[in-house]
Amino acid sequence: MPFLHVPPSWQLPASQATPEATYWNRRRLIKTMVGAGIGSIAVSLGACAREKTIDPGLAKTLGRPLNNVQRNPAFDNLDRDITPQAYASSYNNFYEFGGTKNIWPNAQDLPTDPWQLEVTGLVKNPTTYDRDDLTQQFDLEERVYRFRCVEAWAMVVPWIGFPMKRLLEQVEPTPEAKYVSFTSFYDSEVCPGPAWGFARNLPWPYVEALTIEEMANELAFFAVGIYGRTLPKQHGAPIRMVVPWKYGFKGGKSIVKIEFTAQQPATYWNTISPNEYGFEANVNPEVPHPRWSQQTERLLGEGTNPFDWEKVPTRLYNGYEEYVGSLYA
Ligand SMILES: Nc1nc2c(c(=O)[nH]1)N[C@H]1C(S)=C(S)[C@@H](COP(=O)(O)O)O[C@H]1N2
Ligand SMILES: [Mo]
Repeated sequence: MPFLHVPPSWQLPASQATPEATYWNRRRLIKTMVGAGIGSIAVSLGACAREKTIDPGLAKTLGRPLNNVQRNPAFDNLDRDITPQAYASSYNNFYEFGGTKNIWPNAQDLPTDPWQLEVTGLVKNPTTYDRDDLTQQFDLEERVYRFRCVEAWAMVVPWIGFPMKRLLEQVEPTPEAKYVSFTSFYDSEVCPGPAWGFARNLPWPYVEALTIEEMANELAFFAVGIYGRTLPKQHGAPIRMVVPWKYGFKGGKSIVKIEFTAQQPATYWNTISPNEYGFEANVNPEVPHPRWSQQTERLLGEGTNPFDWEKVPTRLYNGYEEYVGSLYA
């Protein structure tokens, strides 16, 4: 079969999906339904009709399967459907590889093997992780999170990875550490960047930062995979930040360095345009961006015109107030 498939249950409106049918793993889904007395052939046929196919070019960019990773059900209570991977993995922001959403072909130039992630600064145990450490030294889990870009588009994706606080436990920041910065891969030889206008002189590398308390929050996550496989390069292979209560730009991709500091680090978008991209950048419908109202958002859908996509109200902290509200009270 030339096409890969996204799991059929993701095409069901949330109201129709049973808890069992929310598994991403198709084999597991079929097993469940066979157990319930529904034939697996019928399931496959029904599934095909509802799937959004991934074209062969895009399919080649997907990572290797991460088997035996359990979904953490604590984050399953979503108010919207999971975004088909065909959309999420072909509509990306990754300025190192261009200024459009269609950077996935360019991003394939990102060299990810070997990879080193250095943890440094105000920590008791400075550590360098190599590529396999990232998938082997931490217990991986799947978390389905809402994701919200400051440009007012949004998606829901199943990340695979581990909570950032697991890394905190290994490296042990010293009491002086108040902030932590995350530096993305950059090499001018392989990263053309946007070719137009203001964007020719950007302050590379891409750096993002959090407070230690934010990094220690249960939601803060390092993703090494998405949709059941290791991250495709366009999503920030081999490891990227996921901070679902903040705008997407706070989630740096392809991280090579993590540094613990006493002072607030300079970050990429905040340096370029501080009044558009605050350091904190929590999703908040009441705080308008100078160019976009943040009252509503569009759910990534068919085609490339966001105005064709379903419009939904923006939620404070992207719907994660119960986890993070106390950080900002
Ligand atoms: N290194 C790096 N990380 C980045 C970006 C980028 O341009 N470079 N874009 C950010 C923005 S604005 C968003 S919305 C998300 C997009 O993630 P996705 O393409 O995996 O959906 O990545 C964030 N991380
Ligand atoms: Mo974004």
